[in-house]
This record gives sequence, C-alpha cells and structure tokens, in this order.
Amino acid sequence: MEIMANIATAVINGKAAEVERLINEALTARISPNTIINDGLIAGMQVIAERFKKNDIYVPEVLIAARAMTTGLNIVKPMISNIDTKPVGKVVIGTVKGDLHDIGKKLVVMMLQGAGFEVVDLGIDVAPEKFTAAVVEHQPDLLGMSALLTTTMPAMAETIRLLEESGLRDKVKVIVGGAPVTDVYAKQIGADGYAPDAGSAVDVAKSLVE
Ligand code: B1M
Repeated sequence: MEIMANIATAVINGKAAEVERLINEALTARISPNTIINDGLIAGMQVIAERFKKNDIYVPEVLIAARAMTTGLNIVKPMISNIDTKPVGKVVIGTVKGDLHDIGKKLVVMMLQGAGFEVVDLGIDVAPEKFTAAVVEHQPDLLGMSALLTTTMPAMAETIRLLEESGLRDKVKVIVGGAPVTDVYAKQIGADGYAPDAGSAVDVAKSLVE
C-alpha cells in the first residue's frame, strides 16, 4: 500500500510532521491503526535498525527517526488498546547498578519498541534486587541489562545469580550489552543473549522470544 510505504519513508527520514499528516490521511481512508503501526511505523524503524547495524547511519539519525516514530505511535496508540495488536514480547531493561550511562540503552529501548516489543525501562543504576522485583511484577519474556563500565559489568553476573537464587532464572531470558561487554563475557555469566548494538539487540530479542 503506497501510503504505508510513504509513512515508512517519512520515519526513515525523521519527518515527524509528515508522519503525522500521512497517518491522519490513512485513518481518514479507514486503514486500521494496526496496519499503520506494522506496515508503516515499524517497517520504517526496521530499515533504520538495519542501517544503524551496518554503520550506514549514526546515533543522531536514529534518534530523529525514533522521534518521528514516537509521534506516529502517539496518534494511533489510544486507538489500539482494545483491538488485536499484541506485542512481540515484553522486555524489562535497565543500566546496571553503579552505572549512569543510558544513551545506548535508550537506543536499544527505541529499537525494541520500534520492532513491536513492549518495554519497561527501569532507568539507570538498577540494583539486582530491583531487576528481580521487576521480573516478578511485570513477568517479561526478556530481561535486558546494559553496562558501559568495566567496573559495573559484574553487576550483570550478580543479577543473574540473584535470579537463580530467587527461582526466577527459568522464567526469563537474559540479554546483555554495552561497549565493554562481549559475547564471551555474556556466555561466562550465563546470559542467554548478547548484542553489540541496538539493531542486533532487536534480532537477538526476536530470536529469544520465538
Ligand atoms: Co562515561 N565512560 N563515564 N560518561 N562515557 C565511557 C564509557 C568510557 C569508555 C570513556 C573513556 O574513558 N574512554 C569510560 C569507561 C572506561 C571503562 O570502564 N572501560 C567512562 C568513564 C570512566 C566514566 C566515568 C567513571 C568518568 C568519571 O566520572 N571519571 C563516569 C562514570 C559514571 C557512572 O556511570 N557511575 C562517566 C560518566 C559519563 C557521563 C555521565 C558524563 C556520560 C553519560 C551520559 C549518559 O549516558 N546519559 C558519559 C559518556 C557519554 C561516555 C562516552 C563518551 C559515550 C557513551 C555513549 O553514550 N556512547 C563513553 C566513551 C565511549 O563509549 N566512546 C564513556 C554512545 C552509545 C550509542 O553507545 O552506550 O556503547 P553505547 O551503546 C551501544 C552498544 O553498546 C549497545 O547498543 C548501543 C547502541 O548501538 N548496547 C546494548 C548498549 N546497551 C545495550 C544493552 C543490550 C544490547 C546492546 O541488551 C540489553
């Protein structure tokens, strides 16, 4: 559908006002909010995720596209509460204890939302106890942890240990990331997945909920 392709292109180009105009046009043409989200907004963000992963674009373009997508989501979200949109999965995410870096984590959150995940963002400096309490409260499919400091990486292992001790480890898949984190480290601490960037985080998250 041409109008969906145009919405996706407007997201890719970060044109929030254009996204708004096209969505209103689509709604007037009685296109469902669900179609607008999946075939317009998310389709656009998928292209952004791919380009970001390949280093064809950088953080500012991702943020601008994400802002355009959010503008669109805010228009259609109130209309979808009672219809058939089911999130791809639920993710609880946070930057680990002692760590205040959140730019990368925010990108991961936006990409996950763009791919259709429901995300509960616990913010920064999240203690293992807070992560486990959130797993009990929100019952997510995935728990995501971000760390940017070598000194805070061990908090990821602590959180996984606490999940095990609390009998929650088999209830949730754990995905980790952040500049100093590696695939080897992720395996060493018993995480289920590792992603080097926000685009790959979506791929890993999807593969873990399948
Ligand atoms: Co800090 N800092 N910082 N810092 N900071 C680094 C990380 C550092 C590498 C700079 C350096 O020395 N070269 C260094 C860490 C050294 C180390 O431990 N190896 C460092 C340091 C030392 C510190 C302080 C200790 C400095 C001081 O006070 N002496 C201090 C610590 C504060 C604390 O956390 N307790 C500190 C503070 C800060 C600011 C507050 C000033 C600011 C953070 C602001 C904020 O986030 N709101 C800051 C910044 C901006 C940086 C740098 C410059 C940039 C980080 C960033 O945002 N990158 C950073 C240097 C660098 O990385 N080159 C540095 C852009 C972002 C898009 O990338 O976060 O890697 P990134 O996220 C990527 C991937 O990693 C991945 O996807 C993202 C998008 O592709 N990813 C995930 C991230 N989380 C993921 C989770 C996933 C999957 C993928 O699954 C759940």
